[in-house]
Amino acid sequence: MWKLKIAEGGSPWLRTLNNHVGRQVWEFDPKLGTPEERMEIEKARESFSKLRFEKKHSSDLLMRLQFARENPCDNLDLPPVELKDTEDVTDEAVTVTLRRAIGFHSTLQAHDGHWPGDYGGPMFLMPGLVITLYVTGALNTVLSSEHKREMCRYLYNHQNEDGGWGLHIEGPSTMFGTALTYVTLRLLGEGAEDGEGAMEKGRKWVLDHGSVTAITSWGKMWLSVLGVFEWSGNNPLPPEIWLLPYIVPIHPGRMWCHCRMVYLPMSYLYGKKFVGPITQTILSLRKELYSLPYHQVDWNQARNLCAKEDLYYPHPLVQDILWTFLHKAVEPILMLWPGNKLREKALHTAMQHIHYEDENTRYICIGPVNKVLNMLCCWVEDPNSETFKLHLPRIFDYLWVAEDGMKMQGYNGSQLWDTAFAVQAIISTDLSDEYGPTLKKAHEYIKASQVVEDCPGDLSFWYRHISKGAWPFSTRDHGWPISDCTAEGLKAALLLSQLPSQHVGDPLDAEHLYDAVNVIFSLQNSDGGFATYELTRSYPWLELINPAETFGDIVIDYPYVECTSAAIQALSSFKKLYPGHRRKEIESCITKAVNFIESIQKPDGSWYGSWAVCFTYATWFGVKGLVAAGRTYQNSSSIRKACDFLLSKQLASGGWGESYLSCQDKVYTNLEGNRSHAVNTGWAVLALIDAGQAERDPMPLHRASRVLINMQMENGDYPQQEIMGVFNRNCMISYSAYRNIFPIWALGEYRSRVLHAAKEH
Ligand code: LAN
Repeated sequence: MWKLKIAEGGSPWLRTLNNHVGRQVWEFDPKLGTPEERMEIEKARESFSKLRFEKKHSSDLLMRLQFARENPCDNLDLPPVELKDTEDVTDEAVTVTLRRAIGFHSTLQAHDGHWPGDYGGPMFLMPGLVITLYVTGALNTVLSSEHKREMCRYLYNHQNEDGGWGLHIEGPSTMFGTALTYVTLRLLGEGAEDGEGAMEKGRKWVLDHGSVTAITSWGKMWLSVLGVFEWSGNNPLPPEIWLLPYIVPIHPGRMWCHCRMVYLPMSYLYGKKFVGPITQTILSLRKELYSLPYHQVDWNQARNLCAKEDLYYPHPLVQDILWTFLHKAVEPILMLWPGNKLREKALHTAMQHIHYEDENTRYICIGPVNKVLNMLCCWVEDPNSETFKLHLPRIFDYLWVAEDGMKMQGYNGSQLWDTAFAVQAIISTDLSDEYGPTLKKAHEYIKASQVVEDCPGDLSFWYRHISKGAWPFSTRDHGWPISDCTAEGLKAALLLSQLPSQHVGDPLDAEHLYDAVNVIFSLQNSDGGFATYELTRSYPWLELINPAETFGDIVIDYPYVECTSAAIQALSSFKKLYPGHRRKEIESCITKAVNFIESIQKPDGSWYGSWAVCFTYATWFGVKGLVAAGRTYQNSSSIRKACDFLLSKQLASGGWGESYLSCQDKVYTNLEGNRSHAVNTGWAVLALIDAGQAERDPMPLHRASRVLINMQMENGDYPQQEIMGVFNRNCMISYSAYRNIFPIWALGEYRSRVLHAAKEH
């Protein structure tokens, strides 16, 4: 049976700053589990597969079953509440629902204090891992047969009815998803006719949609590494870009760190034109994926082909001109003496930056894409290198098992983020004295995860921002600082510091809080807005050279309402508790941030969300930021408009339910069938309560709370509904703890600020 292990090392090649706090790794132990326990898992797998076309999101049941066994929940003797449409929402009903919900959510907390969970969703990540392991010859030593079996299960489970695979689990089929998944299954050992027709259908999808020449640029790169595509069929990714002076706006040091960190190893592989060993399987794939014999493919034409299913960001003409010029005129020079001297220098520089990134993330790397690319580059540089060995055990930090199989996650987890939200949710209920042990453990996690040092060396040489005092999204070992993670971490730490320390442990010392405040200041842009990891370092027109057809807005780090609002909230909570510390700076920072938020509000009163679905999420942030800065419904037309917007989207049932299509299309879209989603409902309720809806007309809040109460399941859990996270406009990602956190938070505020406030009147 599979078992999730928390905060464990276990390999001499692993490095850690804090004893692996937050590390999540699934291990297979054939001896583990009673027949009943295995049966339960089998049942969960079967019912997922059966319903896989209707319910594409798994419910993270392997972890939840394991934790239910390990930490039995003691307040499920409380009977579930069920309210009829005509019934009033009573204090009793809300309180019982909350006790059941928090009791259940507490059982999901790991012993190191964080809430682990499935952070899957994207379908284009596992192919990078499997291709890397295949070309380095490590596939069979690194992955056990159980790993491979679970990966195949996952890939088959997420095949669409038309035979293709999407960019993410809920998306329609794309060439990127389909061709790469097909190849991955083949490398994992599946034959071209296996899967009871599934492989054949997948291949047919590829051939019917223009064959693999129409895959996106990232797909072309991966397939070239594998040897089933030619490097001459790729647009150039010259590593020489790293040798430009920083003043040039397109210098990679000025790009969004994710973009920079992905194109860094890609440019190394391109510069080397690295190709793995050509095996029988590779020769066979060259036949399976093309409608022409491989040697007849027009690679020059292939450079700019892209299936229409994949096209979210079509190349502007300037790109085609630029790539053709680089491809035809520049690349040939760099391949021959003396141009190749420059190439060697550029490759050396790229590799230096790759090593720096590896070292300073303990070989986790900033994300799943550069993780496997960097690992491959280390091997290409030297197949016997220590660096490659240091990479291997960190692969498992990215793998997750649920009832739909084993997936590669979008990060090494969302540990800090979920923990900071869970703390705020529990404290909002006014029941925190009942959950001392849970809060205490969460507090320890938050304290142990703060980044306490900057990266070494000259930060500007490495294009790095300060990190000291920041919170990361996942673990300290990952360590990349993020503006809103720092803000949410700080908010949670400040709330905990106000609870009795005999219940929740000692507060973080002031110096650490000051460092966090310092990080927040350092991340404010001149327009008042906050981007994600760094300051905005270049211009939006750089998007013209975004070569990734499936992703939008990736080239620079833009300011976002979510990050800006979180910063305001954190600073204003901090100011209340530490009125003497850098007060003037806090005030001016907040003023500028508020102006920024107001300036990007849509005319209909909403904000557009970049990191979750979508208008409900961002409008919650917009409102919360303004309210934290002292704006009210009475004195702010922004808040009034935001309330009107949210109320106009409330469904007949009383809830809210927003589709991921909102993010792609930038137009508010209900879920199919106008169903309510627990998470969107939570956000909308939180925004409305913050904006004082209870004093004007509490009816919409009563109705929404009834929806949240009735959605709760027998065991205190909430159902996993549609996927709620997003990045790069077009790709969805799972936040598995949100289904618990946001109903708790919304009902918590409803209990303490609507029902109890009404009583006091
Ligand atoms: C994340 C995860 C966290 C997220 C929040 C903190 C929630 C957000 O408020 C700010 C942006 C941030 C940090 C974020 C950015 C994009 C990430 C890193 C991800 C969604 C996780 C995965 C994604 C990353 C780009 C995926 C790798 C794929 C590539 C296309 C490089």
